[in-house]
Amino acid sequence: MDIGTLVADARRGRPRAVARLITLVENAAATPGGDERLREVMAAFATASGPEAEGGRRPYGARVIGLTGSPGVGKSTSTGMLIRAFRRRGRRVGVLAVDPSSPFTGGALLGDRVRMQEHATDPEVFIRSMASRGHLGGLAWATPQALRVLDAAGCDVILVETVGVGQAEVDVARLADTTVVLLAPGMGDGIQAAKAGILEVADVFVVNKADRDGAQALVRDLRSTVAPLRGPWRPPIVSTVASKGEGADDLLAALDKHAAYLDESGELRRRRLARARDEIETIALARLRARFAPEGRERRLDRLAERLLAAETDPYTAADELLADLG
Ligand SMILES: Nc1nc2c(ncn2[C@@H]2O[C@H](COP(=O)(O)OP(=O)(O)O)[C@@H](O)[C@H]2O)c(=O)[nH]1
Ligand SMILES: [Mg+2]
Repeated sequence: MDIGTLVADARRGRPRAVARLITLVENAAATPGGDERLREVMAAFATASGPEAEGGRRPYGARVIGLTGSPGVGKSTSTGMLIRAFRRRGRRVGVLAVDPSSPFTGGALLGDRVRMQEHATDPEVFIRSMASRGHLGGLAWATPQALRVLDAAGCDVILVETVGVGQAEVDVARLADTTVVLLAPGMGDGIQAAKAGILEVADVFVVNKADRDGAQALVRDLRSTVAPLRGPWRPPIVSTVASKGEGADDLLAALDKHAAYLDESGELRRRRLARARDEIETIALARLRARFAPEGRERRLDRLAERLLAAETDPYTAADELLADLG
């Protein structure tokens, strides 16, 4: 199928086209130098709206909500709960599960198939997982482009679930308009066990597994941690039992409140500008790196490295030579 048709179909919200375009993003991320077809897709999606007949709309119509927290805290279950809640409001929902460790599962649904199954046949729900393998900088490169595809497909809300390991747990905040940090009792030492930096990126806290012992103590701990924060926005703390759908309305209310705050304060624009900067810089750096890549025809960097090891040059001169090549 040609790119023009894929773009038009994705804009009409056709799941197959959306899936194929996200697969194109994943595959491009794993290819040195990317994929020129993707450039065409992004040009179509990132600028003015497409023809009305294609259902085209201006970009950035989707609200991006990141869910982060340690493995097992209930992110997938909460994602399912939020899908249901937003579907009740008639919203079109995209879900991107970002897994920094697993190999590509291009085209596959979430690993959490059972919990997401109920949405598998809903044409207004797009669920995809993505992994980080890639020459172009992995998820930092691929995720914003996958978000653009889901945005172009008319998603009103896009939920981004991290797998909750390592830096990705905190990095999701750079992609999202609103970041939800989940904690749960019985997972290590509560707040002390939370990863460095994770509390700081929270716009909304969720204490999930509120049906378990220690949930109230965790809320109290969290409250005393958050209380001294003197920002214009103090993150609310919502208790949920995601496995039973309890607390969905409270969470939705907290998310709405944050969305209103983002709009009124100008913070939405600030965050999206920062995201746009990241997006441009990441692509520029990836393109630069691709030209140095040893996969390149001349294997220039390999040869320079050999000369450096052989004490025939110094690293500055070698770097100059590499850059001169880019001319
Ligand atoms: N008791 C209890 N278990 C939950 C709750 N939410 C999720 N779970 C369970 O916790 C486990 C991990 O949930 P999951 O959503 O996969 O966590 P993730 O790794 O953060 O995505 C699963 O067995 C869920 O059924 C809850 O509110 N209460
Ligand atoms: Mg999960």
